[in-house]
Amino acid sequence: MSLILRHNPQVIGAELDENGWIPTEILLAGIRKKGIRIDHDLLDEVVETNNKKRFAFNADKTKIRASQGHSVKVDVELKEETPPEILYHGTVNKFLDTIKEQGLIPMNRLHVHLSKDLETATNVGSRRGKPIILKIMAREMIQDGYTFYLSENGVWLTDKVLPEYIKQ
Ligand code: HQG
Repeated sequence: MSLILRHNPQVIGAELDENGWIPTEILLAGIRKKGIRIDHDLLDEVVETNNKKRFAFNADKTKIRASQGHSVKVDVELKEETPPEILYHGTVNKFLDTIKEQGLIPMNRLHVHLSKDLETATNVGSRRGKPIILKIMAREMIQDGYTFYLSENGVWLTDKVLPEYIKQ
């Protein structure tokens, strides 16, 4: 579902609309075509119990989308919010030199992903090896005019983080 709803809806011959939605029926049919048994109840359960609440239905459950994490350019109507003083970003050693030079950039996604707690950032970094945690001076960034968004599922997002706002 992350592949379809964030990166490559073409794998089931579907397209995301400008706000990232696809019709629930199209998603179900597409997943079934891949040989995976799924019905509305199972999809409800996935949306409900997914550990990061990655997916959300619209009000009448006729459409579904990922709440963040896209590489496809869509507008998921992110809410602008004021972050806590510090946010965290989990990464790995091999990226550090470039990050210190360029800051954090979205790479293949639409935003830089940040977490409000160390534990989440540690999990994010651990996907790639021994995690390195960077402290992001979010309050200073706000004071300097940068914008932050909080996704439906509680991930902090911003367009970039310059090196001067990053502490290791
Ligand atoms: C790194 C998962 C070199 C950055 C996670 C990261 C998260 C740079 C990688 C969400 C760089 C991008 C996002 C620069 C950033 N030079 N490397 N200038 N700037 N990087 O996967 O933050 O499970 O796009 O440190 O839990 O790792 O999919 O971002 O290592 O919330 O829901 O480039 O994805 O969520 O990798 O993870 P990603 P991320 P889900």
